[in-house]
Amino acid sequence: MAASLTLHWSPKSPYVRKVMVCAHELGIVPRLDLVRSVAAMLKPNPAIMAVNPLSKIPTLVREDGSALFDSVVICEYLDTLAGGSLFPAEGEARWQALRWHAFGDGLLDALILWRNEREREAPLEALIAAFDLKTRASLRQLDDEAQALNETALSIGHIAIGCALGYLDYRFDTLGWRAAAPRLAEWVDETRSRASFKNTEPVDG
Ligand SMILES: N[C@@H](CCC(=O)N[C@@H](CS)C(=O)NCC(=O)O)C(=O)O
Repeated sequence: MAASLTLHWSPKSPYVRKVMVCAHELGIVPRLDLVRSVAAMLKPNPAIMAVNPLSKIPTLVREDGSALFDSVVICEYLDTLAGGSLFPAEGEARWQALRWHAFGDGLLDALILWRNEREREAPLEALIAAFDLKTRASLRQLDDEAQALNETALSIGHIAIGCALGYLDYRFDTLGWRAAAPRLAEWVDETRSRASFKNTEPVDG
């Protein structure tokens, strides 16, 4: 029996979702022991901090007690462990996958900061406007890349962008992003019909 891995996990975190989509695609979900962990910027969690001083999820604890973070590292670790090909080994396919990974994560980073800001008592309007501008520009760019996403084998890049767009649907449903990026919306709906995405839809509570 292969060693189990403990994942500090939440059903709402889009970065955790990225890890879980990888685990489903790689067929290694049974090796993960999911521990529901609350990570909030204003409330560092001692249980997470015992293994990751940054108090963030996802954090993966291996059998020898050593922890891996962040999601970028965990996804590549799982891919290596399972002998997968979510991280193409070389050539242009590798740079494309890593660029899309960074693009999806970067979009997520902006959306999370945007959400934090808009929930403050007196949001800084200039900051909100900047997040709005960058998000719309990212969606336009990704819409132009929808065909390339469609024609390329599933990689960590597709998964990251799929999770970022899932977060938009979950937390920014009033943005109307689908009308602004219809080709991207079509691509993501197809991608999110995969079992790995269906099994990891964010849930409240
Ligand atoms: N770059 C990190 C970001 C992870 C992250 O920010 N996770 C959020 C939950 S969605 C978190 O743990 N926030 C708590 C905090 O920032 O203190 C990754 O890719 O894993």
